[in-house]
Amino acid sequence: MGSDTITLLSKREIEKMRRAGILAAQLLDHLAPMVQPGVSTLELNDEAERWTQAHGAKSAPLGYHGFPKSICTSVNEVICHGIPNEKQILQDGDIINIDVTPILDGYYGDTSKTFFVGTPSSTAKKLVEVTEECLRRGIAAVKPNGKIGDIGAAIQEYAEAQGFSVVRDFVGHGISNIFHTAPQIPHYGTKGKGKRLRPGMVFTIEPMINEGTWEAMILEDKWTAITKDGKLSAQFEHTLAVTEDGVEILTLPE
Ligand code: EYF
Ligand code: CO
Repeated sequence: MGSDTITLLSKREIEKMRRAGILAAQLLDHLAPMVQPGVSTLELNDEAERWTQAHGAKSAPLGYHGFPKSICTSVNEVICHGIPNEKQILQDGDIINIDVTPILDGYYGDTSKTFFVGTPSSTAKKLVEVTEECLRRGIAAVKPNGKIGDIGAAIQEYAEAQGFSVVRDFVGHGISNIFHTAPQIPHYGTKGKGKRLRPGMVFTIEPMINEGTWEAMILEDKWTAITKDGKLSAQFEHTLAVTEDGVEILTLPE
């Protein structure tokens, strides 16, 4: 099967994705109260790993392409794939995206949220609120027989109207009993373009929205993506299934 072949999941597989998605959302809810000044990103990682194992699941990021930790923790100018670290201590005013992907019974639930550490600046508050609304608008654009381009167009139009930019280098992805599959879901684009959305397709939408330029660069650790201008970046993510009459969000906490 070619890597651009889009698999349609059966009802039974979507039920497994639902269970993995609920667990992923519950993990984020579990970590949320820990997001406080003085906490290290390694403490978040270690609690995520402990909780995941205690719930009979595995952390997909750990060892994936060699990634060294169980979750991604992306602080301030980090766009995505930030590596938890004992020396990285959260400070009042920071923003942090926590991205989790437990594997339950072989199926993956992928979700992330950006949290405020203490009191945010007005810019950080607006960026995070706009990014969450971008995800909401992207999800609302998912319709059976619609096109993949409808999703990115809805996100890009809103983000840019609010004075922000959309990251190009990282996209949403198909997901099932494999972490990353076709199709790719860009968070920018043109309504009516791209492949057709069909019931049974399961994928993530995970817009990364920047305060300044959309351009990214990768740190020397070879994983961490940061904004080229050092300004803030925020992200939210859900895993979704296209249904006969719309869309189901699989990564809600029940
Ligand atoms: C090959 C990784 C690989 N990649 C994607 C591996 O979809 C994700 N989050 O929503 C996602 C999460 C992780 C991930 C965690 C680790 N990786 C990172 C960076 C580069 C890369 O190249
Ligand atoms: Co993802």
